[in-house]
Amino acid sequence: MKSRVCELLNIEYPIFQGAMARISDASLAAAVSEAGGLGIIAGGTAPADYVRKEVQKAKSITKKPFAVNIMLLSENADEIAAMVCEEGVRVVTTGAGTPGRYMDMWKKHDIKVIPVVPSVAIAKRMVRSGADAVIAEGTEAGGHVGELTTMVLVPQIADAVDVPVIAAGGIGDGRGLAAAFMLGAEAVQVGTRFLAAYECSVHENYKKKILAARDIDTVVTGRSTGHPVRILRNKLSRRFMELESSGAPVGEIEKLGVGALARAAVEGDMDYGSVMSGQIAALVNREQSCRDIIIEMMDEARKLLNKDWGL
Ligand code: TUI
Repeated sequence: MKSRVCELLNIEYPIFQGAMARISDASLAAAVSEAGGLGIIAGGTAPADYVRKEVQKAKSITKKPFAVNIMLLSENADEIAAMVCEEGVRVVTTGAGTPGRYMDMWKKHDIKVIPVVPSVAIAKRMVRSGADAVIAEGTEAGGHVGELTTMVLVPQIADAVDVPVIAAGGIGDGRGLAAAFMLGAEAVQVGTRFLAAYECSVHENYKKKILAARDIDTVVTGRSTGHPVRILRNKLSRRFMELESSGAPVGEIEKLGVGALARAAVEGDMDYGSVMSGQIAALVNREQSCRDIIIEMMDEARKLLNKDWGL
C-alpha cells in the first residue's frame, strides 16, 4: 500500500500520529517516524523555544521525516512558523485556523504543508492557498473539533480537491484504516490510540483513563462559546455543561479551560483536568509500542482490503 501521501512525504506507511498538545513530544513523534509512520510534534500553546528543543531532540533520534503541528490560535504561532524553517523541518500540519499568511515562507523552504480542515469550503480554500494535502478531521476526534463526522467529511473533501486527503477522527485500528481508504483517503491520522503507546509520556493517570474509557464517555464542551473541545467526562466537563446551560458569560466558561490540559496531561488531575480524547478511546485497551500499533493496523487493513466481500 504505497499511497500518494507516502510518496509525497517519503514515509513507509500511511499513518500519521495526531498532534496532541502538551503530549506529542520528540520521543513520541520520533518513535512513530522510526516505525515508518509520520510522527508529529505538537506546538500547542508552547513557546517557540520549547518546540525548537523538541525538534532538535527528534532530529537526534531519527533521520526519518517528522512534522510539527502549529495550533494557529497560539500566540506563539508566528515564532513557531519561522522556527520550522530555521530547523529544516520537512512537514508542517496546522490546526484551528488558516495558515495562508505563512504559506510563501514555507514554500520557499520546501516544507510540505498539510492543514487540518473540518469542512469542504475550508479544504478548498487551503488548497487554493497552496496546501500539499489536507487532513479531513471528523467530529469523532479529540480536542478542538468541527461538526461533521469522518464518514461524511472524507468522501466530500476527496471529491472536492485534487491533493491527497488524510482521514482523521474515530480511526484507531486496521478497520478504520481500511474504511478511510474506501472513503477516498490516502492516509489516516491517529491520535487517541497513540496515547497508550509506551513511548507516549502523558501522565499515567491519563493513560489509564483512556484504557478504561467506554464508547459514550466523551462529550464536547464549549459548543456555545465557539471553542468546541471533545474531552472525557469528569468533574470539569460537568462544570462546563452546568455553566453553558445556565447561560453564564462566555468569559467565565472559557476560564474553566485555562491550564486544564496541562492539569490532566502533566499533573494527572483526572477530575478538573481537560482529558482530551477521541470517541475511539473505548477501542484502545492495551499499551503497545508505536511500531506494534502501526504494524498491527497495517496487517489488519491489508487482510480486510484483500478479502472477497461477495459483492
Ligand atoms: O486543532 C485541532 N485540535 C486541537 S488543538 C488543541 S490545543 C487547544 N488548547 C487550548 C484550547 C483549545 C485548543 C486541542 N485540540 N484540530 C484541528 C482542527 N482544526 N479542528 C478544526 C480545525 C479548524 C477549524 C477552523 C481548521 C480550520 C478552521 O478554519 C476556520 C477559518 O474559517 O479559517
